[in-house]
Amino acid sequence: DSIGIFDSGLGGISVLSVAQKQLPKEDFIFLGDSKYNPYGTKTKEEITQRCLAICDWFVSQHVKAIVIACNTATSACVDLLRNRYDIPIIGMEPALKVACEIGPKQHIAVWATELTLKEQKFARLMDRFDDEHTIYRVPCPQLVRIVEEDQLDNESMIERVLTEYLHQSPKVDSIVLGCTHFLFYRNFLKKLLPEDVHLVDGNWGTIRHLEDILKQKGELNDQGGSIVWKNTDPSKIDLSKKLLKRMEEITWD
Ligand code: DGN
Repeated sequence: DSIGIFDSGLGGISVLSVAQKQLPKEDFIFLGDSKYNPYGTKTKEEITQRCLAICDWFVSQHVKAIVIACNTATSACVDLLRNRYDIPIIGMEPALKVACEIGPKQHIAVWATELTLKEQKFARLMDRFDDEHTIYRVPCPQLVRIVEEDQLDNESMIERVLTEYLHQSPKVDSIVLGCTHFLFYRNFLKKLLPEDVHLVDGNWGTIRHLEDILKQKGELNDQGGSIVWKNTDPSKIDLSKKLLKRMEEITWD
């Protein structure tokens, strides 16, 4: 059986890329909900309806697990989805804990969508860490749009946009990339930031978690490696493949 991975659009391809590296024998179905992108400015109820429709479809395709490759969708309804389906549902969450463990009294910027930053799930995460560390919340809607509109080659525009967001949280020890669209900016950010600023994300952690769960259930494949591409806006399939290739150029620490 395949693993279903979905996002509000194409950001989740950054998670798919890591999944393919970590689990090369698995088959994946990637569903981008580009017709309804962005989720970041929708209500929790609207996002929940989309996620239910998508997960019902995945279940009809007999996937063995679903990865919500979207922090926003996870914030909105992961618990509800876990209650509704029998298969494992793996979500994303801003990797704030990783950033806090780098050292004492960290200054950390969390870049994410508006919804992720205002949801209860994030408030609970903040409660665990904000006594000791200084945490800035930075909503970055433009970084979603640029990926969806195939603008990642426009380097001067991207540097301008990133510089604006960087100004909102000067002098940080790390930036948490709390939206799956933002992984595509890793190389740009590395170039703009001083060397000692860490870029933290949840992609590898999420996929290792998926691997552990499938291993425990004895459901890891011993052969495979295919990707089936689906999108609620079929005109986005070519861009999806291009973005998966682009992830090959991303350098990890
Ligand atoms: N990629 C999504 C996330 O990780 O939060 C959100 C993108 C969006 O819909 N704004």
